Amino acid sequence: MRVLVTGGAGFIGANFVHQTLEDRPGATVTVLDKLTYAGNAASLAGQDRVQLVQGDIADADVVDPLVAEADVVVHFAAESHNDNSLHDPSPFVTTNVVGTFILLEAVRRHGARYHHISTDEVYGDLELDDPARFTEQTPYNPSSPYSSTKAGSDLLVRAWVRSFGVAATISNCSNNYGPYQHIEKFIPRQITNLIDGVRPKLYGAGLNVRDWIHVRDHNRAVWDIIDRGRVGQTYLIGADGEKNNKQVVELILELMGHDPGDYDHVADRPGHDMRYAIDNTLLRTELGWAPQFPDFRSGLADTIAWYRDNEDWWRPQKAAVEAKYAAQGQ
Ligand code: NAD
Ligand code: TDX
Repeated sequence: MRVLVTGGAGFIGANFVHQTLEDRPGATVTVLDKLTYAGNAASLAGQDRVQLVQGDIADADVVDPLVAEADVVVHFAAESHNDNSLHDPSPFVTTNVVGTFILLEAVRRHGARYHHISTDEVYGDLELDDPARFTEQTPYNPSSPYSSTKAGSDLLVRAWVRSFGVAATISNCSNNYGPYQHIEKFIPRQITNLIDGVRPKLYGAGLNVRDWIHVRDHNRAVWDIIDRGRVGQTYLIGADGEKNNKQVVELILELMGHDPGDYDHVADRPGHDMRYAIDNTLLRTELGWAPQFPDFRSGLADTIAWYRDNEDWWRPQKAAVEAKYAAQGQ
């Protein structure tokens, strides 16, 4: 099987490539990645059966021949950070919306199976005291430039299935954690701050809830959907991992040998979504998926160990990431 992975030098995509090579001896992988600030070729180092093509998903001349050679296209590439989208939405529109359109047109021409990676943020947010969770039927209500461009890309996929018969599935996953996540994101930012002797930074009161899932559990669900999902169907992916940001920071501090109260409150994110929560019933009942890393504490301890052991991977980015946050009061 020839698998084309867009964004395979990013966090979830690189983990997906590793897992695919481990689990599928017959698979060959081509990664199409622009290697933006968020992409890192080192995340694919040492993997044979992978060809890395540096290029833009919004460039049809690059995309078309790669899709023509693929049996399956798994589309991870995106501008992925909410905070960046609030300062400059432009690359979010180009990559997330136009890039997805270019891929869909190539898939339509060449007939590959297409899986679209998306986020639970397309559903907007829930109140803290609302017992509801997101389901496949929840109406779209995105808050940020990031989540609205992801929502737009999902809707393109739905239309290309219905209007053109493209063989696509969509998954909307909750917050991922694990190795190879860019240090601009919440968990690796706090881990690497503590390695540097800097206090963790919590936006606002820190009561916002995220539904954490280990990246390997996300990626296993993606393969379950590609193998056995129904074309045209959306599947929500989540592992019943709701926690507020304050709890997560306190646990990181404890696991790294610090007083759990040793963090700073900083400026809140404008329009900050309060709570995300996934109802994963369809994934569990139809595809038989269950998380293999349900224990957040031990998954987080492993993630901390990975950042301690792989300083060469993240160190070159750290000063610039923190300077950018400092300029924003965060
Ligand atoms: P990431 O920012 O770590 O990686 C994105 C990758 O895409 C990078 O390697 C980057 O170089 C590449 N890229 C960006 N623009 C490109 C372009 N125009 N052409 C080709 N490559 C380009 O992101 P991530 O956290 O790994 O997220 C991957 C996908 O999963 C995204 O679609 C995101 O919306 C989705 N998602 C992420 C999470 C999460 O918690 N991180 C949760 C749910 C869904
Ligand atoms: O320093 C910080 N302090 C802090 O309190 C940072 C960077 C974040 N936060 C808060 C904001 C969020 O409530 O932590 C929470 C998580 O923040 P992010 O890591 O930026 O993730 P989030 O905005 O929830 O989005 C993530 O999950 C859904 C991914 O970045 C998206 O790509 C994915 O779609």
